[in-house]
Amino acid sequence: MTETLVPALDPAAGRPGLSRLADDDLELLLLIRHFELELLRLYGRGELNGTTHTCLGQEYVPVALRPLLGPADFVFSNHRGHGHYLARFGDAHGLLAEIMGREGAVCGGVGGSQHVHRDGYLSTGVQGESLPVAAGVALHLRRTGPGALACVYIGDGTWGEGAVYEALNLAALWRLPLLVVVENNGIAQSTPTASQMAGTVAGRAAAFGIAHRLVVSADVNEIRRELEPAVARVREGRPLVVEFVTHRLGPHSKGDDTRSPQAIRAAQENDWYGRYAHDHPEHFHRFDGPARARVRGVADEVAARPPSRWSPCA
Ligand SMILES: Cc1ncc(C[n+]2csc(CCOP(=O)(O)OP(=O)(O)O)c2C)c(N)n1
Ligand SMILES: [Mg+2]
Repeated sequence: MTETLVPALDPAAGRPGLSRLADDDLELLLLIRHFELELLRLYGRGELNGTTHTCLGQEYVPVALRPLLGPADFVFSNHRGHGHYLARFGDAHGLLAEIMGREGAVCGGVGGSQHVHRDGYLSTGVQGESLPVAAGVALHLRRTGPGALACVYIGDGTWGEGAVYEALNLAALWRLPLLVVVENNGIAQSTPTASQMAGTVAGRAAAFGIAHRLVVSADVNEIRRELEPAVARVREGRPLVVEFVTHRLGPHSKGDDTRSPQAIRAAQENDWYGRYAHDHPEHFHRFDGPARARVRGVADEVAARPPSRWSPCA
């Protein structure tokens, strides 16, 4: 069964109004936003190697889910995972050191932006790889730590991977505590999802008898309130697909945005950042400048560290 969470309309603005956030939620949203902007700036200056995918525009998804997940839960992330990591650990220094290959890196600097492992957290840049692994961990949790769940983030484009369906099949059959979070930003690299996906995510979940929730809202409080009971049911062995209709604000990776100016403008108009600044200017400005300064401080401090060292024997 599909249930939809649609945003409440603010009649004055003619679009959804965002409710006022708790200070720590706003701080976390802004930490992720400025972390991602700082990464693009560092790449632009040639100070970073390799690649990265920012979650600009999608920060509110892991922030909304944060208190619904506990320390015994496992989180599986994907190539666009900095927000997932920061919402779980708040550790901007460790993540930036990982991406920059500096001392203090979460994985000794060998994982980089996409392959991060830390207690109860694993990300991968290989699309679809995480879902079967998450299903296996969900089975393990059901047997050894009842009440805990495995949460896995995937994109809309990742529904082209067969492993996703094998995992959903077993999740339904074995009643696994598996929460699949789909960040549907309508595009996979340069391919609009409407051009490559027949049917819907909801229809795919229904084919396995798995519950599906569609979240159109970007209001952290509202999302959390609506999802709390559904996530509690996952812990009892009722797998769930939660599909967020969201917007990728930036390029796929660093400078590779193939979208039309209209599509980019639509993403900007939906951006929670500008909307929150409009709806709650005093609150926004009290935290925005300090968050930017904090991230710049993290970048300066991490850049000055010596290179990270990693040994398989350590
Ligand atoms: C198995 C595999 N095939 C191709 C890629 C290259 N790739 C990286 S991200 C991406 C698009 C992913 O789209 P989506 O799942 O919608 O996530 P989004 O980037 O929109 O967050 C592709 C094709 C990959 N990482 N893994
Ligand atoms: Mg996508």
